[in-house]
Amino acid sequence: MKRLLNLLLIALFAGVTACNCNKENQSDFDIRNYNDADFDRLGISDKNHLSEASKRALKWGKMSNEWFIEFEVSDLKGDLAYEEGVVRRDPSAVIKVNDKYYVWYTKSTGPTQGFGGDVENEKVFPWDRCDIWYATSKDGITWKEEGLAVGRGPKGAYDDRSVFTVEVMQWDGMYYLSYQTVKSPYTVRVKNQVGLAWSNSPDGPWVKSEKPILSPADNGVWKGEEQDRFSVLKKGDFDSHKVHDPCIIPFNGKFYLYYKGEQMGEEITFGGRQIRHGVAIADKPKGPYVKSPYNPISNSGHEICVWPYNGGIASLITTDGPEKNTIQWSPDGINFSIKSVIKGAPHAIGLNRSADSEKEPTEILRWGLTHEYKSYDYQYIRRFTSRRIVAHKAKGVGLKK
Ligand code: AAL
Repeated sequence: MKRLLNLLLIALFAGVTACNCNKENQSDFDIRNYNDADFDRLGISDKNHLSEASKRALKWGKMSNEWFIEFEVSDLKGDLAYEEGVVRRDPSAVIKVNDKYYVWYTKSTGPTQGFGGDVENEKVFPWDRCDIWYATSKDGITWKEEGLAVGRGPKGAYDDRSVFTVEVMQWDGMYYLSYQTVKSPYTVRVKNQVGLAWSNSPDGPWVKSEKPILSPADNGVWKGEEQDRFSVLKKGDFDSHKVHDPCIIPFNGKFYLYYKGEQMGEEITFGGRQIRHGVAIADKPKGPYVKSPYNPISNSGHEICVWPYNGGIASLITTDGPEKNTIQWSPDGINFSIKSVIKGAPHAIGLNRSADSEKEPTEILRWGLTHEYKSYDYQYIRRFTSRRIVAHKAKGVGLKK
C-alpha cells in the first residue's frame, strides 16, 4: 500500500513538473509521427535527445525549395535613372498595355527638413509634398517619364498634403490607382488614409474618390498633447495610426485590398518594428472596403508585395518583424504560412504583373522595380531580378580539365 502511495506521489510530481515547463516545450511534437528516413535526412541520430531545434525541423516536414530565391538590383536608364534633387520612390506594379510597360510612383523635389521646424510649410519626410507620376518603357530598363498622373487635392481635402506610395490594378477595361494620403498639417501624430483614382486609360485622366477608401482604426487614445507617436493611453487596433501601402487584388470574385498597418504606440518587438499587414474586402473595385475580422494577417513585413498563385495569395514579407525575409502563401488570402526564408529582398517592390504568375511560385519576381536610398533625402527607382537557388557548388566543381 505504501509502495502504491509512493508511486502515486511520484506520478503526481512528474505531472506538476511537466506543467511547469514553458509552453513551447509542451509543443504538439509526437515522435511517432516521424520515420527513420525523416531522422536521417536531418542528420539526427539520437532520437532520445531531441533539441527544440530538431523538433521544429521535424515538424516543418520536407518543405520544397521552390519558393527560395536570391535577388540582384541594377540601375535603370532614361528618365528613371538617378536625378539629383529629385525623389522618385515606391514604384507601383508594372503593367503592360499595348506592348508598353507602365509604372506609377511617388515624386517630389528638394530636401527634407523633418519635424523639428515649421511643419506647416516644410517637408517632413521624403514622401511629404509628393504627387503620383508615371513612366513607360518598351523593355523595362529604359524609361520615359510621361508626367503627372494624380496630384494632391485642394486645400482642406483629405489628400491636400501628399499623395504617395501608389499601386495599380487593371480590371474590366478600367485602371485603378490606390495610394496613401495625408491632410495638412503633417504632424508626427497625423493619421494616414488611402485614396483611389480610376480611368479607362493608363494615360488618364484620373477621377479621384471624394473620400478615402480606407482609414485607420479609431480606437487608440493618445497620451498628452505632445507630438509623440509612442505615447498612448490605449494602442487600439494594429492599424490605429496609419494605413499604408495599399494594393488591390481581384480574388475569389471580390477585391482584396492588402495594406500595412501602423499602430499608435508602436513598439520594437524581438524582430524589430511592430509592423503588420491587414486586408479589407469589397464586392466592387471602388468599395466599400470592409476590414477582415482576422486582421492582422501577418505579424511582420513592410511594403505590401502580394500576388495570386495556385488559387491563393502569396506575400513577400520584408524589413520588419520576426518573420521578415520570408515568402508566405495563403489558400484563402487571409491565413498565411511560411514557404521560404530568404536572405532579404529589395524594398518597395513593384511586381511585373504581366508575368505568368502561375508558371512557378516566384515567376512574378523574376524582374520588377524597387527603390533605393541614395541619401536620406533622395531615393530613386531601380530594377531587380531574382533567381531560384536549388544547389550550392564550390568553384570549379563539375568543370572538365
Ligand atoms: C514606404 C511605405 C510608405 C511609408 C513610406 C512611404 O516605403 O511603406 O510610403 O509611408 O515608406
